[in-house]
Amino acid sequence: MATNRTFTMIKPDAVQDNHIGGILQMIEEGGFRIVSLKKVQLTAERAGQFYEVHKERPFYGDLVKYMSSGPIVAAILEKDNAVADFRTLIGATNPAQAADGTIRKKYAKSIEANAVHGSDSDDNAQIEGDFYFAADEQF
Ligand code: IDP
Ligand code: MG
Repeated sequence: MATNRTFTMIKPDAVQDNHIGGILQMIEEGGFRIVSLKKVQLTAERAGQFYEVHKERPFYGDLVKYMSSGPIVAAILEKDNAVADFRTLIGATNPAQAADGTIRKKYAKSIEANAVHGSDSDDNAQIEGDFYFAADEQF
C-alpha cells in the first residue's frame, strides 16, 4: 500500500557546504511536507547498517566512510506519490546524468557525494524513516 511518504537524507557534503536551507526549499517548493526532521552524525557502524543492501558493491566501504564523515539531515516527507515524485525531484544517482531542475543537478559533487538520498520504495521509506525516527515517538 502506498503511504504517500518517503525518506530523505541531506548528505555530509551538502551539509558541510551550507546547502541544508537550499535543499529543504527545493523539497518544499516541490510540494512535499516535512513530517520529521533532524541533524545527526552517523557512526561508521550505523552508516553500514543503513546501506547494508549495498554491502557487496565495490563502493560500499567508501560510501560508509563518506556517510559517517560529517553530520547529515534526515527527514520524512509527505506528498501524493511521494517515493516516485521524490526520485524525480532528486535526479539520477550520477549528477552528470541528472536532469536540469533536480536537486542533484544543482548540488551534487560526484556519484558518491551526490547531496541527497531518496527511498526507492514504500517499504524502504518506512524502514529508513524508522531507522532515524522510530525512537522519537514519545515526543
Ligand atoms: P541512489 O542513491 O540514487 O538510490 P544507489 O544505487 O542506491 O543510488 O546507491 C546508493 C549511494 O551509493 C548513492 O547515492 C551514492 O552515494 C553511492 N554510489 C552509488 N553508485 C556509486 C558508484 O558507482 N561509486 C561511488 N558511489 C556510488
Ligand atoms: Mg538507492
